[in-house]
Amino acid sequence: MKGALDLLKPILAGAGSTSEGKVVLGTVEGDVHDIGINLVGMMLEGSGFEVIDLGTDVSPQAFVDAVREHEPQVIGMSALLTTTMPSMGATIEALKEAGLRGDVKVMIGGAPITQDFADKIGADGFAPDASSASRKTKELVGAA
Ligand code: B12
Repeated sequence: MKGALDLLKPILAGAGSTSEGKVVLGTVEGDVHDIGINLVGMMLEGSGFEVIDLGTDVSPQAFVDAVREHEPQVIGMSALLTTTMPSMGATIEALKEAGLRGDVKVMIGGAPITQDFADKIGADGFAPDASSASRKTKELVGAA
């Protein structure tokens, strides 16, 4: 799968510019699933976003540090385990404590994630798959 993704990446990314905005992506703390968020990242790059990929097992503090360093318009968090979903809420709380919540939109996704959960933790957006993640990011950047 990884090898196929590497081959597909230049095709999906095409000749897209990086003028749409900056997105920080990561799989939350305790979770190493990254196939889905890698697809999301490729779709975003193909739609013209600059993507900063923090990888997997990303702590709330690491998201906060990345927002300070890269000043993205959007962060995208992924969770595939029901046990790691709470880290998404913890990251939103950490952004609030750092005084950064107003500076960045938060989008979440992953197989167990629902719009209802996104509403509960105060995320700005949810998307069920990579192509709708790209549409949702455009919507969030437009609202930023
Ligand atoms: C592949 C896989 C693994 C691989 C991961 C490899 C990798 N590099 O990612 C390995 C073998 C490492 C693994 C390990 C484990 N896994 Co696993 N894994 C899977 C599996 C089979 C597929 C996940 C996947 O890649 N799907 C394909 C991608 C394309 O889909 P996706 O991730 O959902 O992503 C799409 C959308 O959700 C969305 N999306 C995803 N992220 C984001 C982010 C944003 C911002 C947005 C907007 C959208 C978005 O867009 C994507 C593209 O369309 C699932 C079962 C399943 N059918 O889902 C179990 C599954 C997720 N794993 C599970 C479990 C239990 C584990 C382990 C705990 C097993 C163990 N006992 O060790 C460990 C946990 C390791 C850890 N700490 O994270 C359970 C979770 C159960 C639960 N309810 O919590 C599942 C559901 C299997 C099961 N039925 O029991 N796993």
